[in-house]
Amino acid sequence: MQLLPCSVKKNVTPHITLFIVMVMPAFLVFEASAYETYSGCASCHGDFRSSPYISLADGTDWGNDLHDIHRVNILSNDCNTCHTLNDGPVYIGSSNGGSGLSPISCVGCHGREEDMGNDSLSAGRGAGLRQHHAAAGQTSCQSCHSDANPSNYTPVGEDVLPEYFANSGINHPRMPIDSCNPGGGEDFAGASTGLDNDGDGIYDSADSDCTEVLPPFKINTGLSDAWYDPATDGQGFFITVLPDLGVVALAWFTYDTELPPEDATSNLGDPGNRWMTASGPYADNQAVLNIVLTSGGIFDTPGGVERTDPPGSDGTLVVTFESCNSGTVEYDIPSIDKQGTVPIQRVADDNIAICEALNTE
Ligand code: HEC
Ligand code: HEC
Ligand code: HEC
Ligand code: HEC
Ligand SMILES: [Ca+2]
Ligand SMILES: [Ca+2]
Ligand SMILES: [Ca+2]
Repeated sequence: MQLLPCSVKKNVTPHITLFIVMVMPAFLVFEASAYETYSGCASCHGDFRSSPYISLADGTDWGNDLHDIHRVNILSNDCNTCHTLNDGPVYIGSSNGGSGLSPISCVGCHGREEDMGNDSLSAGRGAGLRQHHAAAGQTSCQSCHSDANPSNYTPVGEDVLPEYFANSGINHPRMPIDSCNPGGGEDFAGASTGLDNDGDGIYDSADSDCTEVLPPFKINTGLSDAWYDPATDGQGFFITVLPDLGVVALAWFTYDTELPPEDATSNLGDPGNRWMTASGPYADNQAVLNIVLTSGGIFDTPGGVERTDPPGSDGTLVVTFESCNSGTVEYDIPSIDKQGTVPIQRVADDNIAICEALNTE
């Protein structure tokens, strides 16, 4: 019996069709296919209104019936999302249409528009749902729907939104909006998973379609800040990104390579205090800077200052950023025969958000 409606529509030799038409014409003409309504699903999933529902997918007791979980918890009592006006059977792929929702019933959430046009029988929105059945060894869908067989068609990825997720209509505050289910919005009962939207057997963020491929990090003005290495607290870097010049300017506040003699004196600050500046061009996530040492100046007094000459002769710094709050400063200072790498992070987190916003532009 189950195969009758499908067989009539497709893939049967003429004399079998003739036989069926002669034997059961009234059924064929006037009854909806058991499979285009929920009754075809009920043979495995049970009555939509019997409570509690034991999930076939995660095996747990969902504590309520499928009807209430759907209509109350997910759809805020918008009956027309699934039902048709004349109160007849509930169709899988058509309905009267809920408030502001397309009249496509179950496949508004259990299907995707992008899969349409690849099924021998239906509009094709439910390809992912059908292949989820195939992945679990339920091959019965394939006897009617060609797109139920993974070797015939590959549904669009887990991250492609079902129509109702993309356009949630009016007054459906709990409608899921992300099929990758990062905040749990596709999960209403049982295990903390939502739906395996593309039917490859892998749910939500575990599906590789949901792994965002981040573009490589690029230097932006949001990196301008005070930076340091917690392991060498008490010294650090002021870094400024100048995008119009394409230059990174840096000041490194540090100490001499050895402690000064005990009797060394200075008028302002520790006699071991040292600072150097550096600047140079940047590209992508890296800047190459020439170190500048200054000498001969006196506190708040003009003149007398000398700087590294020629530029670069005191060494270089290569500043590389991995993210908005991590990077390295690689130094090479031949005059004191020092090379090394300092891992850096920000002294305060305040400007990380600005940097991240600029990075996604
Ligand atoms: C032959 C039995 C059978 C029939 C008929 C059947 N299902 Fe299923 N269905 C299953 C099984 C078994 C699972 C659980 C598969 C798994 O995840 O291991 C399942 C899973 C599901 C899921 C969960 C998908 C997910 O992403 O977790 C949905 C939704 C579903 N079915 C809807 C339907 C609808 C709608 C119909 C009718 C058009 C239907 N099923 C017909 C056996 C069936
Ligand atoms: C998520 C889809 C969905 C929503 C939303 C929904 N229903 Fe249903 N409803 C069903 C399904 C599926 C059946 C079972 C049909 C079957 O077994 O053939 C059903 C059955 C019924 C029945 C049994 C008689 C019949 O038509 O088969 C009534 C009455 C009913 N629903 C009322 C409501 C009311 C009232 C609302 C809104 C408060 C509502 N439903 C919302 C899917 C839905
Ligand atoms: C508004 C979105 C939406 C609509 C419309 C919708 N569903 Fe669902 N359905 C879901 C979500 C989300 C889940 C998974 C909930 C979870 O995992 O906690 C689900 C789960 C299910 C399951 C449970 C599968 C299992 O065993 O784990 C079945 C069966 C099901 N839906 C059938 C239907 C049918 C039949 C219709 C149409 C009459 C329908 N759904 C309409 C969103 C929807
Ligand atoms: C006996 C044949 C038959 C079998 C088996 C069958 N279906 Fe269908 N299905 C139909 C018919 C007929 C329609 C309505 C076609 C139309 O929309 O014109 C339909 C429509 C659908 C739709 C809505 C149309 C769309 O865009 O995808 C979904 C979803 C669906 N079926 C899922 C399933 C799943 C899941 C299985 C396996 C568990 C299954 N069907 C097995 C005959 C069948
Ligand atoms: Ca769940
Ligand atoms: Ca998947
Ligand atoms: Ca999902």
